[in-house]
Formats: sequence, C-alpha cells, structure tokens
Amino acid sequence: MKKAHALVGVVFGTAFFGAGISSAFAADETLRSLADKNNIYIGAILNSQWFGGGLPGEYEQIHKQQFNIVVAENEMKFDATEPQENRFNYNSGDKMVKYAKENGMRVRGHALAWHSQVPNWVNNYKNDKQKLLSVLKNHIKNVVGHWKGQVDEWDVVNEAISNNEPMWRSYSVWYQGIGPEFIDSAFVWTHEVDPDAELCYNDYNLEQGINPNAKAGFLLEQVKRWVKNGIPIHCVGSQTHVEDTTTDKHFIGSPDSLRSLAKELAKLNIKLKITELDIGFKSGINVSQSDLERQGQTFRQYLDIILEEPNADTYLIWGVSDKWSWLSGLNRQKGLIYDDNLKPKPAFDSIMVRLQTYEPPKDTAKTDSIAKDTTAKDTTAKDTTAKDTTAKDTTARDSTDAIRLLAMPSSLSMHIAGRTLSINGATSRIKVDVFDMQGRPIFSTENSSGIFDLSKIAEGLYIVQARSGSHKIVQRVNLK
Ligand code: 9MR
Repeated sequence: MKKAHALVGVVFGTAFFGAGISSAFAADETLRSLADKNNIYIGAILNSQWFGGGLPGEYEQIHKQQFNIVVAENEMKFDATEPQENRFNYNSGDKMVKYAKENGMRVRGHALAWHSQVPNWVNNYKNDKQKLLSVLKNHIKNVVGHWKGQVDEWDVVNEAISNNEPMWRSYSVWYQGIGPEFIDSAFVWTHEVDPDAELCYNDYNLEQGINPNAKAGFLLEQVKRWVKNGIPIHCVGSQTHVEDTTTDKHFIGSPDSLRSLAKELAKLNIKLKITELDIGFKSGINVSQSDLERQGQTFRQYLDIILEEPNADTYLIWGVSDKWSWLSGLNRQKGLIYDDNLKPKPAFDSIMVRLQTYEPPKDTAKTDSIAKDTTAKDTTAKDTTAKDTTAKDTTARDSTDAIRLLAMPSSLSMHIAGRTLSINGATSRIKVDVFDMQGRPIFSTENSSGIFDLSKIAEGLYIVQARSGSHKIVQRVNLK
C-alpha cells in the first residue's frame, strides 16, 4: 500500500507548477512530438470560431505546435456541408484540410449519418424510405468523394444508440425513415467512395461498462455482427465526455471500463479511439487547484488506454481552452487542458509527463504499421478472423528498480541502489528534483558528491531530474 508523499527537502512553490512541468524538460518537446514518438495521435478540435478567424493567433500557434490530428467542431456535419438539397458547401472543411496539410496533421471527418444537425429539408422526406436512402447515399457520395484521400478517417455513424436502453435511438430521421439498416448502408457507401479511409462508429457513454444493458455492451454486439457480415467498420470512437468523479453523483463511467471495451474490440480487430474527450466540473462550483490536479490524473488514465492498448491510437480533446468550450451547454465547466488565458492546466502537465515517461513493453510496442496505418482493412467476411491483440499485463515492467532513460543526450548518468541515487559524470554541483507522475514537484536537493538519499520519499513511480551545469538527465524511477 502506498504511503502519502513525505515532503522532504525544498518544495517548489505553486508558481513553478503553474508554469507547466514541461518547462522542466527539453524545451522543444510538445505533446505532438511525444505523440509522434509514441506512435499515437493526440489532438483537439478546431473550434467553430477559428473558421471565421475569431480566435487569437496564440490559439492556432498552440494548436499546431501541440497536436498531430484535427477535427472540425461543426464544419463537416450534414447541415454545414449540404445546407440545401444537393447543394454542397465545402469552404470551411477545405480550410481545415488545408491547415492540416500545411501542418502535417491527420484529419478526422465528423460526421456523416447523425440524428442531430440535420438540415430541415431532410425532414421533409421523413416518411419516404427510398428518398431518404438516396439522400443519405448522395450526401456520402459527394462529401466523402470531395475529401477522398484527404480525410483519413470518418465518423460514419454518430450516436445511433439510445441513452437509456440497449436499443437504437428512435428519435432520428434516419432510423425512423429507413430503419437500422441505414447504419450498415452508410458504412458500405462510405467505403465504396473512399476505400482507404478508416471508418468509425462514434458515440458517448461508452466508458460505462460493457454489460449488455450498457451502451457499450449493446454496441459490442453490433460490432460483432458487422464484422461477421463484412460491413467495412474499422474503429469505434468513444466520445468520452465525462464529469469529474467528485461532482458527478451518478458517476458510473471509468477509464477501466473503456479499457475493457478496447480489449473486446481488439479481439474483433477493431480499433478504439478517444474522439471527443473533456472532463468537466459542475457549473457554478468552485474548482480548486487540487480539483484540477485530480482532473489531470483522470486525463492521464484515459491516455494510458491509448498508450497501452495495441488497438488504441487516438486521443482527441473536444476543445483547446476552457474559454471556448461547448460544456456550459451541458452545465459543466473547465473540462479542457488549457485555461481561459490559454495557459496549460495541470491536466496538460499530466499528459505531458505521461508521454515523456511512457516506455512501451517491447512485445506490445505500437509500430508505425499499427498506429499509423491509415489503410482501411479489408473487412469482407473472409477476413474477419478475430485476432487477439489484447495487451499483455504491463505491471511487471514497474516492479524493478531499474531506471529507464528518456532519450536525452547528456554526459550524466543515473543509478539507483535501494534508496540511494548516484549521479555520475558531473563536473560541477548537482541539483536533483523529483516529481510525481502527475508532474508535481515533491523533492529537491543538491550537493557536489553525487550521492543522494531518497529514503524519505514514499514508494512509487517518480520522475527524477538531475542537472549539473548545462547537463541534464531525466529518468523514471520506481522506488520500492
Ligand atoms: O461542440 C459542438 C457544438 O458547438 C454544437 O452546438 C453541438 C450541436 O450538436 O455539437 C457539439 O459537438 C458534439 C459533437 O458533434 C458530437 N458529440 C457531442 C458533441 C458535444 O455536444
């Protein structure tokens, strides 16, 4: 059982922490560079205000520095792309695709068949099944065709499952007018138009368990059926709009539940992506620094799924700054990783530190071909043999005292024996800082001998940074 952190030595002030732990590490490291290194995608939407030029330049700077995947908040939806029947508007979507290309980012398309943000003219055909089928097919043909080869993955069907019962959502023009087969058809038509795009089913509340009465349990049965029938589906998008555990009295979702879904999907050779993450607090409550740090831990737990599960590759946040967030409409606040002034929050630090310190176990490391294979798999019936890619238990890698080196050239080296830390290779005084895995400074000391006693720190995983003159080394340490 872990003990509470014993604070020894000099503890950094909150000013340091607020500045972002990233400043303690290599200056050129960003979420994006670390995501690239870990073969995952990390991203945020481009908020609707960006498309009209209504956001400060700093927003875009942050966006392109920190993220390697992008999705439009509203601009590729049905009402935006086909506001009038068979008259398409691609201006905003084109703007985003151009931005993504200029900045080397992957593009998600969101969303083709959804009950919401459907223009009124579609409802005129609500009693005409054949017409509705041709409306949906024509929409997919044009929109997917327009961005063929430029949009890497599509949310083909969004939110088609009921909130309350394990069944399809009934209040949907597509479901009411066509029946559930609109879903299968949408996948088939999209695949026909762009066979190289990855095709996802996307929904919320999928982190609430995979029992048959939960949304994810119902979905899993459908995915099995789709795979068996050769429907071209390659991924499930978990929106993951969740509330902080302490303010949500009915909280039933968890990273563990979502991880279980990822493991089940792996058996079907289907990917899991986190597509719309935010972790808000109830509106109106006072949010303290420790609340924000706990929020950071939850962000990190969801990231762990993406890092550790071989069939998970995407971590996309539904916004950049709390200032521009849809969450107030849901009676929530402060659910993102930058604050109102575009300053990184503890959640940013947690994600950063996790990416810096994650080391994949050798046998389950994501390779370029797994994480970044944008080629749609052939999912025709003959090819649907379930392949068990379930992650191996990775706890074993943390049970050793070995320190793992982050790729950072330095003349310094670090060694730990029991609780004695030795820093070798220094020619001047050495300063040692210890951080917890959320990036919080918990211990700091310095001397010239290079031998440091860490016996007062509680057991657990830490990041140890040693500096001597212009040399620096940062390693993860397991204190037992
Ligand atoms: O963030 C979007 C907001 O600006 C729109 O008003 C809203 C309308 O439906 O859609 C929001 O985005 C949603 C996304 O498209 C699907 N999952 C839920 C998202 C948050 O509501």
